[in-house]
Amino acid sequence: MGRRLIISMLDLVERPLGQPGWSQAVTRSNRPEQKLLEALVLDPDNGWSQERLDLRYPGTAEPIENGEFVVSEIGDIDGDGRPEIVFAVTPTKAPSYLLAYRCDGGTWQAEPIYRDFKSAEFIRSVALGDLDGDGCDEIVIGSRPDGAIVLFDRGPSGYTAELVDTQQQGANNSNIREVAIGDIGNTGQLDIFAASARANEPVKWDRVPGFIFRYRKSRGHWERSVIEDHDGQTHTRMLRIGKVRGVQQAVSCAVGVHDRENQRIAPEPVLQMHTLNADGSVKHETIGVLERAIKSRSLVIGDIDGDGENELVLGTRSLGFSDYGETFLYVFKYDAAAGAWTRQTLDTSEPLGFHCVTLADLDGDGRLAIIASDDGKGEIKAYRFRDGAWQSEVILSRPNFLFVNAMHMIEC
Ligand SMILES: [Ca+2]
Ligand SMILES: [Ca+2]
Ligand SMILES: [Ca+2]
Ligand SMILES: [Ca+2]
Repeated sequence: MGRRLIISMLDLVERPLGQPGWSQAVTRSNRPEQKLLEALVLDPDNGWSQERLDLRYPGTAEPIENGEFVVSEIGDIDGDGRPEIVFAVTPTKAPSYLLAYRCDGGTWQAEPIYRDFKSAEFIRSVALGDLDGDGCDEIVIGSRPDGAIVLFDRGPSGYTAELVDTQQQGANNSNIREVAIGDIGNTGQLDIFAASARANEPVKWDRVPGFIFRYRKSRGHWERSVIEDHDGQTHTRMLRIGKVRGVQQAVSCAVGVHDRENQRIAPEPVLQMHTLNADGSVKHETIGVLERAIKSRSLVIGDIDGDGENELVLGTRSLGFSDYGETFLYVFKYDAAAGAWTRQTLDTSEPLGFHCVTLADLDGDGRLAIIASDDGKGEIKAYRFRDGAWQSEVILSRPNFLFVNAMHMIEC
């Protein structure tokens, strides 16, 4: 048995490091841009050696080099007890599609999943979970511009697609940034969760309304309820489900609002968690505020210190004006004795910050390392706790900006 780190990213080959223009690059510049789609396999036991997975739809002739987006998630889609990795690929001029890879006897085998979407032009997010209890993980995607949430179910003759919801903020104006699967009410049934926001905004970083929705299958239909509406002032960018303080929670981070007149962020991004009370009402709890950040784009839940309780690791993104430029890789830990959250800074960087973070046992000793991308520096780093301190190592380095969307450790 070995393990490999799978990285889904865009290599922004037209944004070399060390040249000005990053602030244009991180907002929509309306310039043509060459985004190299990459699915990389890194071997931690072999000096982080790299291999590329072919992202073309299996069975088609046309290779795919450049495109708009690639994101991935890990799970067991065929119920054989071994993990697959599912990629959602959004080409520039062709319809989006899903494919999977599994490691078979040391070689990577591709499997076509689906490529005939009706309403999902740009696939932003993918989640896997056994929603129907048949032993295979279903695949759920979130997309824009119609906010389509689509569920793919594996059958004997291929996958069927079911539209869970669409047009939360109207046609051509809805963006599902995140989808997640979990049970935050101890109900014994998995639900789908989505972070939805209005898509078309004249001014970036202005007040953009959005919701966290929960979708529960009931009598053959997906019933939608609101977990959080942010009072119509902002929306959620990150959404993860995991055990925090002993309870399954949806952990979210809202996007800040740029107050241009006063050159500040107000409100600032708020890290929250949400769980359901026995009567079905939602209980919200604030974990912390990300001062001077505009948002977090990376969030992971896991026990990084081995004490049996999960911490939160997240990276921030800033807008880079006046003293609002630094970004942080934070660890949030609950101090039960003090009854309060503590925050530790693991690393700092430039405004683009830490776009993607994951946890992985790199050497099989049961201790989790943190792996984070530092996109504006073209790097991915691994942080290991050794000799009483976190020590970092660059595991991938490029001469351009990166845009890392997902990282997963897979056993193979
Ligand atoms: Ca499998
Ligand atoms: Ca299933
Ligand atoms: Ca199924
Ligand atoms: Ca812990």
